[in-house]
Amino acid sequence: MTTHTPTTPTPQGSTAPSATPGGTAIRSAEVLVSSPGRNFVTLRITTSDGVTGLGDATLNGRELAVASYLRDHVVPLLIGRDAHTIEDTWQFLYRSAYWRRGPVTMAAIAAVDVALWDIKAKLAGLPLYQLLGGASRRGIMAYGHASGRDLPELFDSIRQHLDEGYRSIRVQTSVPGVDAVYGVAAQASEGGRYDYEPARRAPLPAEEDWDTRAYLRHVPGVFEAVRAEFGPELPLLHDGHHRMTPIQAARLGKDLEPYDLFWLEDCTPAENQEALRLVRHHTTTPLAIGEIFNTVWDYQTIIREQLVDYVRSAVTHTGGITALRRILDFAAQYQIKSGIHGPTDISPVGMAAALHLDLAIHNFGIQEYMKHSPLTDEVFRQSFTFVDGHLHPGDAPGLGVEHDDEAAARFEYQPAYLPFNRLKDGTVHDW
Ligand code: KDG
Ligand code: MG
Repeated sequence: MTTHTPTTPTPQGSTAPSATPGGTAIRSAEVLVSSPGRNFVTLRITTSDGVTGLGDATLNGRELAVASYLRDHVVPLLIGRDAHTIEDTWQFLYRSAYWRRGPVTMAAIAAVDVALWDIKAKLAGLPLYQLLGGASRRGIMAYGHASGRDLPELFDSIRQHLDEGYRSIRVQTSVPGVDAVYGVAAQASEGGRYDYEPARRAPLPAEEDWDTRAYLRHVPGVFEAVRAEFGPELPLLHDGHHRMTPIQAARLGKDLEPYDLFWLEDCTPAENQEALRLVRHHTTTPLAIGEIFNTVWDYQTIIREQLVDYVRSAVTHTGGITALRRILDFAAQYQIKSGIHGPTDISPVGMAAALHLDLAIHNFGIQEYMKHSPLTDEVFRQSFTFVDGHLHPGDAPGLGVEHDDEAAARFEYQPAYLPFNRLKDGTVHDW
């Protein structure tokens, strides 16, 4: 684990809100980089009274860029600020940099934002969701990731998830003629998981292949078989991972209608918001998008025109609780619900932040939840629970997550990359 704590506090500008009485000035901020099974970047802020708050700054495959952004450009600005001024700190970091938006900037701001919410809730002696308005539900419906290279393997993976307590399942499958597909576990015998680390820790990204026509022919039959085996009740989800054109996505959405999906995720590349108009006009399959979005502006057209049903942003990549709450409140006016991103590259700190938000907002939809590895759990001590398909963040003051420095010291950062795709003729494609 590598850390950074500035020793000389940087004086604040005269317009910065001064620390309120009670020792809430920020004394230090440390950037913790560790790799317990996979890489994580964590920000820990400490007040002059020794209260600590954690924020997740992990950007899968580009981790050190955020670590540097925080260490070199943000931490020096935090020293001496009032830890209570969450909104002002958010606006200060967003506007004063001049260079707005983007995954690195917004992940760094998110880490500060969540760490300050953690501190505020600890100082109040309350679980964070109480500061966000209190609980709007008893538990948070969560979905897990089942996958298989063929139907028997996929059915085993779904059964395994049901045994683990999942009551909503994402279904990903191999495609005949395509050698390796992102999101499909390479070895079901290892628990049917995919998460690309440690398997994909390497100096170069793994190359996979892709054929959209073969995929479009294959996937509807898989959902037909899953429905026949598991019945009509089980909520089923599917991730298209940005691989389709609008007309291809429209066709898939139509073909999947008989199987009543909870959602079809990232059917087209996310940058082009208008693309979803065409998809929407052709299918009633619910749509979800946004795991690679960073700000409300990425959702402007999509939300106003009601082109999707679920917002997929992570707290970690969207500027934190403060910013994601704003996006979700905007979405709520259009009957669009949350589906917060929660694979294992969101650290337990980022997950806890998502759970507190999920519990508090009115327009909650579903929460993605892939269990972290036992190594990750050694470094991040969590208090959230998972019972009968539902998560709860627990009632410890703050986020309810502690970082174990001693455990983290055993796991040095290791370069790791997400995979990428080439079509049969060698053209690079969305993966
Ligand atoms: O780091 C990339 C993963 O978080 C992402 O590919 C996972 O698509 C994903 C999902 O829906 O969880
Ligand atoms: Mg996804």
